[in-house]
Amino acid sequence: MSYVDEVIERVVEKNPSQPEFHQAVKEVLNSLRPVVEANEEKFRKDAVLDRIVNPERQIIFRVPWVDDKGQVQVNTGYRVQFNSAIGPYKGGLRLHPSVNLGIIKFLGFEQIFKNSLTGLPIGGGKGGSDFDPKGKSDREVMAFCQSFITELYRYIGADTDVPAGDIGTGAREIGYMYGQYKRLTGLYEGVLTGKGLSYGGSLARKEATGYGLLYITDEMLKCHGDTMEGKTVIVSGAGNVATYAIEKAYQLGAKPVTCSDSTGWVYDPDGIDLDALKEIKEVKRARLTEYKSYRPNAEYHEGRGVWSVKADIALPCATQNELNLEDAKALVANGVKVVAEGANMPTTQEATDYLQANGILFLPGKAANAGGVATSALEMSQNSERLSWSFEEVDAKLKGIMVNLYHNIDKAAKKYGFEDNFVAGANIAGFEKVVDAMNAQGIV
Ligand code: NDP
Ligand code: 2IT
Repeated sequence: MSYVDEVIERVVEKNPSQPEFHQAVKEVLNSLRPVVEANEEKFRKDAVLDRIVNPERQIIFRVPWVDDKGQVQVNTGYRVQFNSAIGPYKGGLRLHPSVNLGIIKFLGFEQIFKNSLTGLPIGGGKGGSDFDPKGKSDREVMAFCQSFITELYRYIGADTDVPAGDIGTGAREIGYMYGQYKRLTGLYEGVLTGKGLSYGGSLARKEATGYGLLYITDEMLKCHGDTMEGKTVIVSGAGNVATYAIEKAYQLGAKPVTCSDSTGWVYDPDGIDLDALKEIKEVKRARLTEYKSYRPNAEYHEGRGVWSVKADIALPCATQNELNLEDAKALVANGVKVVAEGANMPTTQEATDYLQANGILFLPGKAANAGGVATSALEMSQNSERLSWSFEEVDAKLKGIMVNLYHNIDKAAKKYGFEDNFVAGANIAGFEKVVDAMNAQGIV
């Protein structure tokens, strides 16, 4: 049996009930076959892949807090410090009822390669909790965040592990967490990113993931003799990534016509009203059902269905496995030419295979959404030098990083004979740097 197959078998056996983690590992290791096969015996003897699929450290803890009725609630907190070969652990905190160890491990595993692709010195980690911020008062969210950090603070730090936002964790949550970290440690340091602008946050971090997604998609199109101009775009999600993907799509001359949340989706043939979306989601923290009161011509549908709309480009920006084989078939039948993942692993493996087999240009999340974490690393740089850069400066650096990233994954794909297979290109390019650093540091 090949070393890749051995490791996949061990991962499935050792980590039962973690299907998302298995999925992420299989996708990465399957693309690495040509790299591993070229050095099969050395890789096996040094257990390179075994080390890469086993997190350096996993922290699981109790998070007790008191709700507005005086009832004590107990959630589970996680931080998986996956790989620090190229820098301090870096990655977001997800607050969503679906969070469990397998979800955090899949996200942390992806983060290793994504962070490597940014070209910046950041290792891979991820954390979060099964706490649901939806429908909670600000006081309840604060109580949860303070309790969460009261345990986590001893494991994180500006030079060890720097968490950030993800689903359910935005500026409000990061603020409460930062305040509690400072109170416990007495340190005013860049321990979290995505901070508010008045206390060490970076301009353009809020926009970075969505903007970065469009910068890399635009670069890929340019390299294939096309542009974003005039394209119809279907977007899923209505959170941080989706909102700023929609904003940048407009700026590049495209028309985004859909968005969605966990209860339903909107089709606005005139183009999504960005101000309305921001007001509903960022200000009111409300549901998309309200969208029709801003735009009577738009359609609101319960459930899922964004991928049934005719378009040129699809940008899944909500959550994992939200685009399945049936959806992929609908996209191809409707003439979609590009799928770029704003979310982490939003496309199932079967759907990815189908899209690639049908000539769709497919940009995987670890490349396409790397602009968020890249800009987090820029926030860390600004915190270290105790300066803040202008929006234009950060945005220009973000764009440069995404353009470079595209060319690196394109080059890696071509080197191994996988032209236009950006899944292979991203996995190989991300892996090569991490393995090189791990080898140089001995058996660690
Ligand atoms: P937000 O919490 O801001 O928004 C998430 C959006 O996705 C909401 O519209 C939410 O709907 C929807 N959603 C979440 N879970 C589900 C679900 N199980 N089923 C259907 N819809 C769902 O998160 P972000 O925009 O920050 O994150 C979106 C994706 O992008 C995630 O995969 C995240 O890991 C990834 N990502 C985020 C980065 C960042 O910088 N924030 C960076 C790179 C990747 P509802 O409000 O109804 O729950
Ligand atoms: O998935 C991701 O890359 C993020 N949620 C952002 C991580 C970060 O550290 O900014």
